[in-house]
This record gives sequence, C-alpha cells and structure tokens, in this order.
Amino acid sequence: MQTDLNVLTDDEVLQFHKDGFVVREGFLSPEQIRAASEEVNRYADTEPRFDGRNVWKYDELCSLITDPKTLAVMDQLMGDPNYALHHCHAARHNAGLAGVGWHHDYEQIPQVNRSHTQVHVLHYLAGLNGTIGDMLLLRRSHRAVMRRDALWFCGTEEIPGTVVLNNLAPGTVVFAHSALVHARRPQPGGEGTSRYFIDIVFMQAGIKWPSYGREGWRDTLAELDKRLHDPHHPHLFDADAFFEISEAVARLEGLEGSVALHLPEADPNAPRKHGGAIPVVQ
Ligand SMILES: O=C(O)CCC(=O)C(=O)O
Repeated sequence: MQTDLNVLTDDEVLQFHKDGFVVREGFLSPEQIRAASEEVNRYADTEPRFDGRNVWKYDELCSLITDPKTLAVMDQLMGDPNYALHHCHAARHNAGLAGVGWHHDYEQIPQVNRSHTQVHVLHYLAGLNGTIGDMLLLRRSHRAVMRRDALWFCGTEEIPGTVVLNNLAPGTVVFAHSALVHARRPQPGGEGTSRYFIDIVFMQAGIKWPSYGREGWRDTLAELDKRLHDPHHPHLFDADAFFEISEAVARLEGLEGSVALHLPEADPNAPRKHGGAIPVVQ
C-alpha cells in the first residue's frame, strides 16, 4: 500500500520527537473498531492465553498492522519506508485489571543510546473512560537513557511530568516513542464493559534490533510477509532487521563494570556513524 498522504501535521511530528507521543482521537473508523473488537472478543472468549502474538492468525489485527493511515504516520515519524514490524499484542481488559508500574519498552541490549526510533502504536478500541485502567505517560522521558524498569519503584504514582490519559474517544490511537516511560494505573469500575488494547510496534531502519522473544519470531514474520508483503514497505516483515535476543543476553552475562571495555578496540580511522532521522528539539 503506497502511503504518500501526510496524516500528522508538522507540529504533531515535532511534538512526537519533543514530547515522545501524539494522541489521535477517532483515528480508527467505526468499522475498524467493530471488526477488531469482535475479533478480540472471539479469541479472548475461546483461548484463555490469547495475546495476539501469532498475529498472522488474526485477520483484523493484520489489517491494523498494514492500515494505510498507520503506515503513513510511520513513514512520517521514521523518515523513510524501510522500517520493520517488531510485534503485535492484543488484550481485552476487564474490571479489576492489575496495574503496570512505570517502565519503558525500548528494545536495546544494553540500554546505551536512543540513536534510532522505535514506535509503539497503542490502539484503544473502546477509548478510555477512567475505569479499569488509566494510561500514564512521562512527557519527554524518551530522551533519557535508562533501564526499562528504572522507575518501576515509583509504582503507578503520578510523578512530575505525568500526562494522564483517562478520557479518550473510541478508536483513539496513541503514537508513543517506545522509550517513553509509561504506566497503567488501575481504576475501580468498568464492570460489564471491556478495555480493548492493541499495541503494534515498528523499528526504524539502520540498525539491528533485538528479536521479539526467543522462539517463533522468524516464523511469525515469514507468515506475515507471505500474507501482507507490501512493495512500498519492503522490510516490514524482514527478519534481517533483528538479532537473536537470547544470544545478546548471553553475551552480556557476567560482564562487570564498563561494558565498553569488553568490546573490540575501535578503529580510529573508521567514519563516525550517526543515527536515524531524529530532529534536534529543545
Ligand atoms: O494497558 C495499557 O494501556 C498499557 C500497558 C503497558 O504498560 C504496556 O503495554 O507496556
């Protein structure tokens, strides 16, 4: 699908890079909301461990991955069309859902820079209404380099810079830099309703990213490529965008002190590399 439309304004693109997120209410059409909610209901009712991970099995989730508007936003945020899908998750949340403490989801081992962009596209099919769970975002935190769980000790308390999302229209999509620190604050109420949450994650081209999990990720990408190959986004399901996360974790095990000292010596004549298209913003 060719996506030469500009869905985000220039100000929104700047806001994404500056604050780490853009919220688009009503991004999904009523038909998309209905079809995706029905699909999530169907599988959540019949598969106790349903999480949308084997996404090629789910038609409506597949169509959200390749939604032309979503890919157009990705083209704008990534700066070129060669980005790759990392994973898709889907969940139906009900009353009494547990919270998730402050964390970020930027995939890097170890966490040392933010040279390239990774985007979580968060779909709230039924919106958010202050019951079941609020989404908390920590504005601008994507620009700090930290462990994914560095702020976990703050639980789901509001901390300076917190943006609360608890009143969003159905079909809202939040485009969040994956390094943006966020939390899900549990809320009472919501009996008899559901909170539908689908996150779809894309990685900018130019570096290798950790694979999604230790098993099955190559097969998932191959199945998706067979079904959804898009010549305008030729690397969308390209396994070459990734390395085996388990190998990287094993390489780090037992290292002490400054990890840089365990790397081969740098060639002083090698050209210095710069990262992806991240505008300098104040
Ligand atoms: O349920 C949500 O709104 C966000 C959950 C979360 O923190 C995550 O998926 O990383």
